[in-house]
Order: sequence, then structure tokens, then C-alpha cells
Amino acid sequence: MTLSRKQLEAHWMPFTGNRQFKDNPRLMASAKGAYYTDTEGREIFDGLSGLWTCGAGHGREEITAAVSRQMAELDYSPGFQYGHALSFELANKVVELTPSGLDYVFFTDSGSEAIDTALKMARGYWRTLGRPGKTKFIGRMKGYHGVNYGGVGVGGIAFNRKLFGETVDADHISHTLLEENKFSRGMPEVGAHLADELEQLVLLHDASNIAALIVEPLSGTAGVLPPPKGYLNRLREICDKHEILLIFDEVITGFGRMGSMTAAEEFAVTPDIMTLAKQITNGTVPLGAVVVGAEIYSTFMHKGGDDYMVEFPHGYTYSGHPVACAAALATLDILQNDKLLDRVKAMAPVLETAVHGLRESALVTDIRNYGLAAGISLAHCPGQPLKRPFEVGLKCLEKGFYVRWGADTIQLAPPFIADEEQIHGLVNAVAESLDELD
Ligand code: PXG
Repeated sequence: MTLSRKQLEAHWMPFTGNRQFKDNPRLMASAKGAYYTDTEGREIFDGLSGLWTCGAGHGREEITAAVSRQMAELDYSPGFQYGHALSFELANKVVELTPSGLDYVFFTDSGSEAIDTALKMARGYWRTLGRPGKTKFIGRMKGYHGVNYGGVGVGGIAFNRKLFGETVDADHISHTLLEENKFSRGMPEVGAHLADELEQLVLLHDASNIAALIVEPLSGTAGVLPPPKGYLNRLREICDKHEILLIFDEVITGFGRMGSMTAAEEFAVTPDIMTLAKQITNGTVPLGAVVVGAEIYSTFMHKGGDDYMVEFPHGYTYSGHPVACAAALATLDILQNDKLLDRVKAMAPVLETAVHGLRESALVTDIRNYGLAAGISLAHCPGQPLKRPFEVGLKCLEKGFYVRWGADTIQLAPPFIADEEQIHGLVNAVAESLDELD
């Protein structure tokens, strides 16, 4: 179906250059496996697994069947004061797949909602314990934690705050992009010392005022920044020392992208609170989750008053939606039955070798990778820092490859089902696009 310029006008698109898009629409019509087909019938390789969502590939019949069955059987069920079996089944499954010590799951509809839920849990936890001063959050420069008020405040991306002003009370530690780590493969060698900046912020604000530190274990949107060796462990130690909760935002890293179920497992550091979304339903139905340890959950339960009372006044109309839970259970079965984490581990070195081959290009200033994720930084066009990645993205599309551009980087995150040839094809498309722009 072709849409006229007039028909495209009413939809105010998210994180999109609306004017450019509506003059040059890029419309997908269908998807199967690792490919989209656009409205002109062209096959396009999915080089970002949707938006980091569809690792198991598109059009998975197991998910379609589970969702259709659920729609027919119980299309909606009130989530407040009533329940249905699937959300409990899914919570048990999520607990099984996340590191031990994370035992309770709260469902949301998106990553942004999971972040705001996690922040409210952290503040609520300290207030419940009689320490109401612990309200400040510490985030990290370049961090992306979604677009809700809390997430924008703890996030470290100016573009996402520019129009909105201050939101929550937050300070930030430095990002981990260091000159000496340029073109690192996997975890950079240098940078664990950057965690000590948290100590500096404790000296400035005092731990009695700080509720939690929130970081992405691997920063995705900022351009794929794997954690330096020892860095996350150091953050964990400092948080423990000062009684600051540690929140890992695993919206991108959760459920396979790193080669383990979670980045916490992959990097062997367990947070107090973990946020999940995206890959949990393979992108098919919106769903997010916040996973916490028994200490946090039982604090709310013990201080919750009489047992008919609500312990945590928070939740969404669609929290634990039965159709989303059905999609998630089917997705997590696929990840396990098809041994997709083994595939991520097997293909990660292929992506690493291929993507670091782009170093030859004069326009490339840095390359980073971990698991099935890679970020390529590009030299700015004079006076137009955002333009070149946009141009590379459009050139890749002309060649039949969808890649993500943001700030000064190109991001690649092929589906877990991608084979060697497809990964090489994807990176070659980026290489040719860079050559054409050079
Ligand atoms: N936390 C992290 C770490 C994310 O990456 C969110 C929270 C928010 O999730 P929702 O579901 O509310 O969008 C995200 C989302 C990109 C890109 O190009 C990344 C996201 C979304 C869209 C594009 O890197 N991350």
C-alpha cells in the first residue's frame, strides 16, 4: 500500500526527522527471519534486530500461535487486585533466567516504564526503611534510560533533555569512552578507575542523600560501550560500601544480546534491581519488567500495613497483560530450545572481526563491540555532527540493509539467527557506504 504525502501527515513519529521522513518515507510491509520487505517489495536485512528487539528473527510461528491462543482465551484481565496464571508463570521464568539474588518481578509495558518503576522502588525502599533523605540518583554521562521523566533525568544524553529542563534530582559519573581504548575488541583494558568517581559524588552529596546508581552494563544507544574490565565490580563494591542501590538497565542487554541471558551474568556482577524489555517478547508485544532481590520486596511487604492494603502504590493498566505474557513465554522458550545464546557466542567473533575491518576507512574514528552488538563512531561533517551517520544509514538502506544511526555513531545488532554470510554482508554495506561518502 502506498501512502500519499497527505496521508503521512497526521502521525507525529517518535525519534524521527518527521519532515525528511514524510518527504522520503521508509515503510516496511512485512518481515520474516532476518529480513524486512518494504512497501516496494525490496528485501532489507535487519541489521539492528528491529530496535534491539527481535533477536530470534521475525515472524516466529511459536509466538504468533501463543499470542493468537491467548487473545482468544483471555484477551485482557484486570491486573490490580486480580490476576491470571501466565504472569506468575512468566515471573518464575524470569527469576530462573536472571542471576540468583533477583527473585521478584514487577511488570511494565516498556523499558521507559521499567526505569521509572525501578527509580520509584529505590526511593520507596529507603523511605520505607525510615531514611527519606536518600532521594538523589546517580546516572552516567551518555546513559540512555528511556524517555519518561525519571529516565530522562538519570540519563546522560543532552538531546533527550534539551526541551524539557530538569526532571529528577540526579548527578552523573563520566562515561567510559577513553582515548586509549579506541578500537578495543570486547571489554576495554582501561577504565575501572572511572568507577571511583562515584566515591567523589558520595563525598559531594553524602550517601545519606543518595538512593541509587543506575547504569547500562553495556551502553547501547550511546554507540555500544562495553564496560572496561573491573569497572562494574568496582561500582558494585562502592555501592555496597555506601548503601547505595545498584540498578542495571538491561533493556538492551537482557535475554541474549551479550551471549548470556543477562549482562549481569556475562560480566559476573549482580545488581540490586534490573530492568528488562525489548527482547523479552522478541519485540512482538510491548512488555517490560523490573526484577529485584528478596530484601527489597520483603521490606515493602513487612511495612505494608494490614494485609489487605496495597504495599507499593504503582502499576499500569497493562502490567502483566496476558497477551504480552504469552508472547514472552513463547520467546523465552525459543531462546532456550533453539540454543540462541550459543549462536550469539559463535557469531560474536565473526561480527568483531568484520566490524574492526572498517578501521581502514578514513571516516571511522572508533569501533567497539561485544556479543552481537557493535558501534562505529564517525568523524563529524564540519558544522553538522549528526549528518554523516544519517547519510551512511540511508546509503545502507539503498543497498538493502537497515542499520541504526544516532549522534555520531552507527549501531549494528544483527539478529541472533544471522549467519556468517549475512553478518559480512551487513558490514560490507557499511564499508561501501563509507567509501561512497569519503
Ligand atoms: N533503557 C535502555 C538501556 C534502552 O536502550 C530504554 C531504557 C527505553 O525503553 P523503551 O521501551 O521505553 O523505548 C531503552 C530503549 C537505539 C535505540 O537506537 C535504543 C532504544 C530505543 C530505541 C532506539 O539505540 N532503547
